Amino acid sequence: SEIIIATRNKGKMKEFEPMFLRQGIAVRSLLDYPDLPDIVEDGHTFAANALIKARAIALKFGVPVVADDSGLCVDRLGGAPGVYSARYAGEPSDDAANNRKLLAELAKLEDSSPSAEPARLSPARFVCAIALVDRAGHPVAEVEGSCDGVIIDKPRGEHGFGYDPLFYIPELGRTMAELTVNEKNELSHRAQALGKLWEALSK
Ligand code: ITT
Repeated sequence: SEIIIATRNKGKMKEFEPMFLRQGIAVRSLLDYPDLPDIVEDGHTFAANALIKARAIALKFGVPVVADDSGLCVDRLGGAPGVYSARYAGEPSDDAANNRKLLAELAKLEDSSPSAEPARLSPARFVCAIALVDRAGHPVAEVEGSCDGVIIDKPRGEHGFGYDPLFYIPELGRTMAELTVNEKNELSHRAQALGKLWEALSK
């Protein structure tokens, strides 16, 4: 069966590909269509933006589409970077710059309230909203997954993408970037969301 994942993010695809293949579903992504114009993601929630991306691509190609809108939420930053995670440090999207910006914002907080908990241990959560739409762009399933951790003050690990090197999971004693793709796919926000999608589709 033909299905497109409406993403240009190589890091997401590296995780999605094996998870879809395990279900016997071969997928393409927007990386196969470099000339498509950017989709305007102007929703205020992960769920809204996932649906916007999925609909736009379904209407263009006339096939079922899955989209992932995801990001990092830090309570002490009022939920930032949230839906702005990809472009936290500005255009174009730059993972290294986003990580520096995150540490700078947390350091600012620490300076302004020295008695607070060390910023490097700020609780954080990865969130992933996945939308599946049919070939006409109508929603078939909308699911969300999340994963809890804390932000550390120096990047650790070479795997993954985005904020993974700063996202430490105390239960594992490792950052998300110190996990292989298979290990990350056992517990990530993306894997949780996809698990809920399979569950929704089996009903
Ligand atoms: P597409 O819209 O093309 O899918 P994007 O990177 O712009 O790609 P989003 O708008 O959903 O996608 O933003 C996701 C950002 O959130 C991503 O760039 C990372 O900074 C962060 N993020 C999401 N999932 C992550 C993960 O598993 N590990 C680390 N960072 C993640």
